[in-house]
Amino acid sequence: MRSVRPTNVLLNALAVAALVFTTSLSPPVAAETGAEAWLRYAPLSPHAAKSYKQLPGKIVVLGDSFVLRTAQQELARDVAKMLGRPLTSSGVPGGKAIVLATLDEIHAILPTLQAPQGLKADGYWITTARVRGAECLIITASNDRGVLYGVFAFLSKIARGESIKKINELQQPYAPIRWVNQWDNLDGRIERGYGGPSIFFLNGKVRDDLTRAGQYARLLASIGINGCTINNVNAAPGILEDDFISQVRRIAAVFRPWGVQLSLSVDLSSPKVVGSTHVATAASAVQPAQSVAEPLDTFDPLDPRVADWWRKKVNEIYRQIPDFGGFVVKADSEGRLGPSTYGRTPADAANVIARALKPHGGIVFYRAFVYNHHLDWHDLKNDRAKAAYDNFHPLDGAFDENVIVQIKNGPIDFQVREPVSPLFAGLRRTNEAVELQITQEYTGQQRQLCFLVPMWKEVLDFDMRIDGNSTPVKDIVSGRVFHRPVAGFAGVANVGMEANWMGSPLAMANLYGFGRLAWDPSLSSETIADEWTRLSFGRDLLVVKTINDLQLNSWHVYENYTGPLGAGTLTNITGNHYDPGPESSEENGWGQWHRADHQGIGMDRTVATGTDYIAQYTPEVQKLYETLASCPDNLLLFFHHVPYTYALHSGKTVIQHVYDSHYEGAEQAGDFVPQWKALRGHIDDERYRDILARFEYQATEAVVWRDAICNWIYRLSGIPDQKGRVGSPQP
Ligand code: GCV
Repeated sequence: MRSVRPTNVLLNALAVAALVFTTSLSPPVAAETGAEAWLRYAPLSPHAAKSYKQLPGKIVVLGDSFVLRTAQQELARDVAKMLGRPLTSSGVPGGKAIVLATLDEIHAILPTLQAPQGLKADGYWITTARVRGAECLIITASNDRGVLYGVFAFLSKIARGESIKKINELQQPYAPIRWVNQWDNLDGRIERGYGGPSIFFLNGKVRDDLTRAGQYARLLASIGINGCTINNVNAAPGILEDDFISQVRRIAAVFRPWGVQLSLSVDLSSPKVVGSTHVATAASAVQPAQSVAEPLDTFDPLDPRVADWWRKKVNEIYRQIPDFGGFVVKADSEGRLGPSTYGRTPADAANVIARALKPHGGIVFYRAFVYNHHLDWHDLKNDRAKAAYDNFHPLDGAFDENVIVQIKNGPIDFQVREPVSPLFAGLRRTNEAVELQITQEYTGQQRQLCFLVPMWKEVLDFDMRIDGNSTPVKDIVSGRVFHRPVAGFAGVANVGMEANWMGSPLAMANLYGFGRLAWDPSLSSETIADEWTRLSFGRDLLVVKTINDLQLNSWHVYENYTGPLGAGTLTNITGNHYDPGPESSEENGWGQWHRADHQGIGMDRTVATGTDYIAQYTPEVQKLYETLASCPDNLLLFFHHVPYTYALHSGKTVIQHVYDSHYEGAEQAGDFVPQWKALRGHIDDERYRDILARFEYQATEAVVWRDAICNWIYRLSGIPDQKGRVGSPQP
């Protein structure tokens, strides 16, 4: 046996001892499931906690409501978690305290306190003032919900290590409507949901245990979301059965303490079918329906019996859910019935429902996603992208004041890159909301990283140049440009029962980012990513930098290896919307065409020779897209059909760009793995391993994508890659 020299034994022993010593010195990294998301409120180190030692030890709440009580409990619980300090609570002012109250309530004890500017609904102000001689921290707002939002903002500061000394911060929401949509089916499955089954429904009934629904409302409130539509826009009529409404009432009850209004997606044919659909019933705690709406032989929105049906149904809903938000309607779209059955318009359909909701303060979101999915693909003038504008622009001014037209960010369907929908500039006398997709249907389905905030920022900042003025989308959809009374943001979230909500811990940054942008679209992607990372993973500098970089690069990386130059994601559009499937776009009526053939690629949407889609934009935007000279490379194939040899502004040919971007994207995705590996030991093992496995998978998928698209385009074009990677043997 070989002898081991004593010096080596000694060195080894010292190394082991050093490792044990350092390990025992570093703080333990606790196991995490991701369930707490950005509301972890991890304990601060004693050193960090010291800078909050001036925080009063008492909470004084003035007024009483579900939401104020929630605010007080949240503050007490999370301060205790982070600072290890209990806070007492009282309804009586006296001594140093954190005061939670609306401005009206606070004026009873501090009549002279004036916010620096008028507070809108849900806006908040965090400041300090002397109350009866004692220095107090004040979290105030014009309504209870604003106080809750102020509390969450304050807690976020502590969790991220921001100073609260001399705090004086007033925040207003950019738009009144900040809602999420869930595409949950009553059987418990979620359309385009990648985070497990529904948190609301199971086997045709509302779940008995709604704990997760309450936790979801807490997450939503923490980022300023004030409404949630709980069921799929492909709505089962059964949702409006009386028995079902009494079940839904339980979900509204768990939302209420968080200031989240519940709303429902409804099928326009409901007056004809509700009453005859079978829904599973659950024991009801309320009296049976008082004004049963009997099924009719029509759902024609202009038939007075239909108006009466909606009125009765809505009255019944408000009897059970007094703070009900309203309805979302998808009609005449993808096989859904709609007003066209009776030769009526979307405005007729929206208004009949809106009039039933109006006395209660409810709203109708009528989706502009109305298009013919049986378009004749042989006809080069046909263009699905034109549908929303063609259907809704002529109806501008015809919608009631409590209707919002909900418009997807692009004219097709949540592709990795699209121009903004021209309809945003096409409705001057109609309320609008932008619909963004948080769930990553076409962008990797949460199995691949794609942080969508930079994409949404481009959409919201895009200047529509209405009447030659600066009119970014964010100012139109917030109601500013045309002084609309209700307007805002709807995000398709689709969280599920999986512990980490969306199927991937990193994908939660998209939900967080949606809420933050809906509150303040001027926030940068960098700020949002940084806030989210610190809250979700802690403040270790390597962790923060690495995760921020990964998130911020991920959209471009995904775009690089999937859909170049605005051609779309090139996914399998007739199947799973995930795998590469460029052929599936063509030769069918869905209209997600890229028109690739042996000579060239791209949809000609110009006014001069194409589908005329570009004419739907304002004159300045038309100019930008109409000519090859001014059209940006990243949207070239959305607007123009060009030969593969066409030279881009970058100097590369289209075909070489496709090869290069796919190789570059796959390489970048491969690099995510070593970047992530550097975080081993810096974060909890559970999330480390989970995310590592995802990045390893993404690296292989990116290669699958690269090869599928490069080989496909080579087969079509016959032009080999100049770098010898595609179309000719490797040297
Ligand atoms: C809920 C796309 C999706 C559908 C979705 C539809 C919509 O087509 O693939 O799942 O249906 O958009 O937004 O209505």
